[in-house]
Amino acid sequence: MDLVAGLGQTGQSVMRYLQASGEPMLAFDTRPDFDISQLQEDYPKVLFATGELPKAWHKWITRVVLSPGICKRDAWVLALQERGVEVVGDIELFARAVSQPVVAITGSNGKSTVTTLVGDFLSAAGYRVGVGGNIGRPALDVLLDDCECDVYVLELSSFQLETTYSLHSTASTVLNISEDHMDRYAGLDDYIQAKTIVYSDTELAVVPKGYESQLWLTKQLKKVYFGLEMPQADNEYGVLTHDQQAWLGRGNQAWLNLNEIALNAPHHQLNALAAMALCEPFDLPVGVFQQVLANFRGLAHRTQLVVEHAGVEWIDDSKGTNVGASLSALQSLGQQVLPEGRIILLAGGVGKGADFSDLKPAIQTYARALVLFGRDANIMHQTLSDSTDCYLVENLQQAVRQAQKLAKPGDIVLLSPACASFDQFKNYQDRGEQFSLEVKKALGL
Ligand code: UMA
Ligand code: ADP
Repeated sequence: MDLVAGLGQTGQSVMRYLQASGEPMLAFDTRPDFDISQLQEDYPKVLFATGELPKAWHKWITRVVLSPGICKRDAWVLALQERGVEVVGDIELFARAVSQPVVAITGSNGKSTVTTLVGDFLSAAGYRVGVGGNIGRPALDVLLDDCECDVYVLELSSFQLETTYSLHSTASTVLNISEDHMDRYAGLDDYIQAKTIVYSDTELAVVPKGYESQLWLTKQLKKVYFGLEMPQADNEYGVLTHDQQAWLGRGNQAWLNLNEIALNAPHHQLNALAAMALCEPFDLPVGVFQQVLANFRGLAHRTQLVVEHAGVEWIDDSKGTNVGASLSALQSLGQQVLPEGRIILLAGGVGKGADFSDLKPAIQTYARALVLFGRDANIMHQTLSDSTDCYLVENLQQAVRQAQKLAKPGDIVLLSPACASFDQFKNYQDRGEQFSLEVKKALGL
């Protein structure tokens, strides 16, 4: 019988899926205080447990469907595996069920943005598209609720890929690699290995230029590349000069004038190029890319303006949950703010074992001050306090008040925590929403 392990968003969608296929199951969450009362009502025939996996269940379990938040190297999972029990994730169940084309997207940063863009491109071209995965909508929910999709676009985390074995994709990418989740992986190589599973059975590998040697790409793979340099060949997407202006394009073809794209900071250009490359198998007209990118203003909590007040811009980048993301936010906003102003960076939370020193040069160049809050604020303080003025506070509310005291006209106050949020918030959305509320309160708006 299946054991659904982890009863968050993924576990609940797995339960719906197994129930719909008439499969019996057991349900378990490792959190002793996880509230299962609603689930017990919804699934009266299913046995539930929290905290420790009941020993008596071992003999019934033939397969574990593991949520991404549980590490497959946890002792109890390994013990079941040693007894011959199969361990899969929700994406593996998805892979076994679909025959339509799948576009699969992973990477350290930009996944949700690129997933959304690919979905928008394909929809604008007339495809019926199902978008899901780590973006916040479990892939199996898409299968259950969006009937008759022509194509699926999946955002995949390294956690999800660890338990995926047979995903065939029409196109796939590892967008970029920077350190994340070092509390779960033995090191960067281990993390990269999980990500590169996305390329194991793909018809087109979309590869970020400069990362080739890190990604263990086999010779047999059909590849296209993307990067900010001028393309050198037909299988490269990049930035070209045409009519003395900068364009995004492929090979020697200039497709999109950068002035006609709503978001054109370097990381946005990379995301747009990757998304266009992922659509290559669908042969979309360039007009589709133009139309979508002219209007795409980014997703919530990714460098979004909350308010401009007294010459200061307050920006929510709550989805900056690792060093690489916050670095790109600092660099792209830093270019805009100099020379008149500086950035006041609000950061902190759960650092996931990251090395924050990569932020130093950008902080030295662009920051007026750093205001740190949350569980790992002290660790960040130790690494970064010699780069700029540094303030330690208890929480986001105090951080906003401190920033208000420091900000001068021309400055940007940027919430880009470089950390996960779950020490003080439900998730990154909650953190971003609370930031907006606190800013408006502080400014009397
Ligand atoms: N947990 C336990 N014990 C359990 C189950 C979960 O302690 O038995 C903890 C986990 O360690 C984690 C939290 O509970 O801290 C949530 O874990 P989960 O596996 O229940 O997560 P879901 O609610 O199913 O959400 C997951 C993704 N979250 C994670 O991988 C942690 C969501 O991505 C994703 O949108 C959702 O599946 C649907 O596919 C969020 C995320 O933070 C955005 N992802 C990480 C990231 O992007 O960096 C990987
Ligand atoms: P993910 O789903 O991988 O977390 P998002 O698209 O949600 O990525 O973006 C999260 C944050 O990462 C953004 O707020 C932005 O600061 C940063 N970011 C987005 N795209 C890139 C990129 N291509 N390279 C580096 N950082 C990026």
